[in-house]
Amino acid sequence: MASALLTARFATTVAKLAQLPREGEIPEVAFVGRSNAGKSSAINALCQKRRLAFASKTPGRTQALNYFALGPADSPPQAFLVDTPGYGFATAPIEVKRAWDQLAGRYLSQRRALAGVVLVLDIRRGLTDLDRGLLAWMRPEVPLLVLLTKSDKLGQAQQAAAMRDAEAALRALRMSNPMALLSFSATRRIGLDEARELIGEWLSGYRGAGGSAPGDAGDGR
Ligand SMILES: Nc1nc2c(ncn2[C@@H]2O[C@H](COP(=O)(O)OP(=O)(O)OP(=O)(O)O)[C@@H](O)[C@H]2O)c(=O)[nH]1
Ligand SMILES: [Mg+2]
Repeated sequence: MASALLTARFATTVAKLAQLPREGEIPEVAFVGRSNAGKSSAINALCQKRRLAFASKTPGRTQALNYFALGPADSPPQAFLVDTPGYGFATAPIEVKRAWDQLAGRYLSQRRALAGVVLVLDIRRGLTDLDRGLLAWMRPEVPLLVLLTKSDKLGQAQQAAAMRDAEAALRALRMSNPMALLSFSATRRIGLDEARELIGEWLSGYRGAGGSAPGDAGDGR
């Protein structure tokens, strides 16, 4: 289903959990990460659309869950990509910040339709405490792809060092989720094929939100 990414189009915006599309057989892949990490740019690059997800120099631009539908335009969606609000946007009023964290966190811990999660990290910053906090919401069976993006900003040796650091930091979390780590760049188009391939595998391997997953109703912590 890797090529399905190229059919992406905007579907809907969700500002509250109650507004989520009804869970059925349609799998979704969520992009999470700090504000300004490069989530929207990663989605645009993976889908080969310049302005599908709104990328911005102003952090905190994506303030809700934005759903993008995959599959032929004239038939029901085969899957969704979900752009989530970035966390750690320092100047957002505290209540707004908290609401975003809750929305994204509860979405991650409760959403049965999640076929996988893409964590977007700025390669120059690596894994931060805010990312650890978000990962703690994840159910253990949901696969994780970590993109170390903006790798175009670093030389080869620095990239390799950042990859090693991120790998060690992730290993220290002792998560049991299936996990992959990629050096990535939306602008230089690095890691796109590998990321598309894995996301495609998640989507085609998805077996429905049938409720047999462990950890039912837990908040993931
Ligand atoms: N050099 C470089 N810049 C990038 C890359 N990806 C994103 N950027 C830039 O980083 C900034 C933030 O990118 P976004 O994609 O809007 O980040 P985001 O994670 O969606 O941010 P929020 O929606 O605010 O949470 C923009 O100025 C992008 O142009 C990349 O791979 N390389
Ligand atoms: Mg964004």
